Amino acid sequence: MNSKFITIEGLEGAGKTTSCRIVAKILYKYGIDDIIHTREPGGTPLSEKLRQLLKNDMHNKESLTHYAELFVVSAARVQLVENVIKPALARGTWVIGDRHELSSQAYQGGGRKISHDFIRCLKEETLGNFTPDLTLYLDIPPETSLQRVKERGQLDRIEKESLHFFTRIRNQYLAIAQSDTRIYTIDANRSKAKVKTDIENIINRWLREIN
Ligand code: T5A
Repeated sequence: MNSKFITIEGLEGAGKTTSCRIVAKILYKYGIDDIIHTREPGGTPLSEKLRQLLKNDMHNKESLTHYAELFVVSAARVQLVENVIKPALARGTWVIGDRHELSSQAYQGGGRKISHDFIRCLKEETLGNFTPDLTLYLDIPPETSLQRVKERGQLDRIEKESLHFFTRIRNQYLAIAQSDTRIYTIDANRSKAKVKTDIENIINRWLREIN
């Protein structure tokens, strides 16, 4: 079986990191053990610096504009895709991504209200038709997201945004997921065990389909 790119999406605290590990365990059971994990923004030395730039809200009191924010996450993504993800897939390594381009559509599109067409053009110019083979969208209400984030401690620049901002992001995720058959929506506002069962069912079925 050719290597694949699987991504996990959702609001802060949706359980993406936890789910990435679950997906890897399922793949191991199928004998797929050549796997790397990526996160966005991040995953290369330069992309990790851009991640800090995105999360930090103290740039000598200069705020990051919405377009600059889109360019920062897009720049980090191009570095990661060209220098890590594509080479990995080319040598037969599977890639499990904690966030990818759908995050830009949801956060910068839904959250920051940048036009969908502009985000799509930027993506097509920079990455062409490169896209994940499968995406799991972990759906949680923004209230749950903010509660989990607050329990973790100090908030970063984006986590300090309003409930309305995260509601727009969630709505955007749901709308896009509904129109794209490669995106599976999982109700992640349930116990970890139930979410895990859903992930297992989806991945097992998908692996049988593509095999
Ligand atoms: N961003 C990113 C953009 O704006 N545009 C973009 O294009 C991209 C790529 C990334 C930030 O960048 C923004 C979005 C983000 O603001 P990040 O630090 O990577 O920031 O933040 P997240 O990706 O959101 O990661 P988190 O660590 O916050 O959340 P996860 O990974 O979704 O959740 P996880 O697995 O760490 O779990 C969080 C907590 O919840 C518990 C876990 O035990 C843990 O304590 N939990 C549950 N509790 C109860 N029930 C469940 N079902 C649970 N699942 C997990």
